[in-house]
Amino acid sequence: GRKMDEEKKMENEAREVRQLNDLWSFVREPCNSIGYGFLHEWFRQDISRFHNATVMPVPSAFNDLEDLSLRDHVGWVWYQRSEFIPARMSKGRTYIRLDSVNYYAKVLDITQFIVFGQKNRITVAINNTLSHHTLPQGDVKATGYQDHIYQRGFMDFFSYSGLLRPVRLLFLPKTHISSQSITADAKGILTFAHSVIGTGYSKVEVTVTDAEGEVEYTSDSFNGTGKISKPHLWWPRNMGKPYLYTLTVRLLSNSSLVDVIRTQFGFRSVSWDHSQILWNGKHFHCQGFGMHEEYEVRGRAFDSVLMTRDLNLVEWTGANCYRTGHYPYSEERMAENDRRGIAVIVETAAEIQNLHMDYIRSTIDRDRNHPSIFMWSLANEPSASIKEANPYFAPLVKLAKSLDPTRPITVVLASSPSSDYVGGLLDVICFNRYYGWYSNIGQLYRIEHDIYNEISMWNKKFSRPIIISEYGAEAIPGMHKDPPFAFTEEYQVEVLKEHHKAFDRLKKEKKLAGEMVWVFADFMTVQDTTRVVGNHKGLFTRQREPKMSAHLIRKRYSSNTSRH
Ligand code: BDP
Repeated sequence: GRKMDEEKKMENEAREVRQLNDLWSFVREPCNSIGYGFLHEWFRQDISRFHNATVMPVPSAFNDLEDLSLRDHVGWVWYQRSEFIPARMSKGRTYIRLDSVNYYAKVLDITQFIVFGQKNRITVAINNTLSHHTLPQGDVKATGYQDHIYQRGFMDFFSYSGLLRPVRLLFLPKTHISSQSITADAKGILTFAHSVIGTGYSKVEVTVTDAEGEVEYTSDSFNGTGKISKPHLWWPRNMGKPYLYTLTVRLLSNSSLVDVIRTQFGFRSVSWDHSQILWNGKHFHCQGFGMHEEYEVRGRAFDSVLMTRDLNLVEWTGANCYRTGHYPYSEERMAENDRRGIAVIVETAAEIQNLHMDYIRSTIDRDRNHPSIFMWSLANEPSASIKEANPYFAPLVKLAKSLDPTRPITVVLASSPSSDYVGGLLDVICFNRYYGWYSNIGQLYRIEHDIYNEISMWNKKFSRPIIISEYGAEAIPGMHKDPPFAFTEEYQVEVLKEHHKAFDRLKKEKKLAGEMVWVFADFMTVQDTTRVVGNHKGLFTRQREPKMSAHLIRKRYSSNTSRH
């Protein structure tokens, strides 16, 4: 198959890109400071001369690279580097693109600040303080001991901080294409819309080419609807090929090229009925896991080595899908899902309604062109059993539907069917449940009964597709015991097996649309009496080696998926 979507590399015959992914100078302010760097204008100084200056790789989280105080740092840190910017770049517009920062950053058109033909200093100040506005949400408390403070995220993952994904300078033409959306369905209907910054063009050329480069469609307008007869469809792996087309937009001034972008997309339709999800009209039973995008030393930083290992292991298990627990993943990963045919539920989260709307807008805006994404999850485990949850989520679901009417919307619930105020708003019910772990640990004999009953209840109440989006148990790698005992690999295997007995019955009765184990691999969390150096519900260790459970899941997923 083809490599990464060209748009993600962002470089082509009209655009230049400079990768800024190596060592930057780095200083931190005292914890919780008010921002001395701003008061003293550190952006005008060479911070590498400061007495506490060090270097920091980009992309990376800074937490696990040095000492305890950096790991637990709360507040401002400063990154800096210098770059020569050639004089010829002054003809266009220069942007700095930070793919992901945890947590605060502003991204700018920096054209007006650059001295072209000279060395320019680039300074990025980042604040990682968690609040009700961040993802994860969290808070900072005084410890009561001297001036020490303590930060805690409200979700079960370590809040890695820093410049977590690639940083680039984009040298774009003065007039350039700034955004695009592509919708393409299984009937061959294609709808596209673009916006342009600047007016220096006289002509637009849109072409759609197939995987062999044959032109299948052309248009001379930014926005339009067309049709391709008998398109090759995009299928999730195990159902068919994940066939990708390329849509190219060229801006021309007389006959010279002003700007061009190319985006891969796929023709496919996702629909659903009272119990099943359908992919191009065929029953799609989703089998996969929840994940985290994180690893040792580098934390949540983008790493193509890790990405490749992870997605190869997804394929090794025979899975056909995963959920991006609990935040949008890197754009590189989204492009790879398209190429490999791995179906994805993209998740975002917030707890303040206006902000939540912004997150939904930006998530859908960034990821909508990916054929592999089949559902949007607007939150993970909100307080859905209180009445107020309904008026909170109703407008969010409405917004997501209006932005993207082609995909089902879900919220991942932890409420029970008898006390839930959110399920009624959703197209697909996803819920997390831990029988044999948080409920009735040690009572393996009742898991099949309990989970069977609960899924039947969800089904009866809502008659729409039900996905169990998390279930599982901890297994400390290498810990064994017979008969099975909590925290051993044997116990984790038994918990999964007992669930599978119920899932197989429910599938036959058409009451289950999908199953996802929590979690793909062990991951880091905050320090807690219930976490032994992180969360160990992984099928794989944090180093991505299989536990006994990974072999069980591989057997199950590889045999249940059928090719056609
Ligand atoms: C679920 C959360 C997930 C946790 C998991 C667990 O959605 O983020 O990691 O529980 O406790 O409630 O392992």
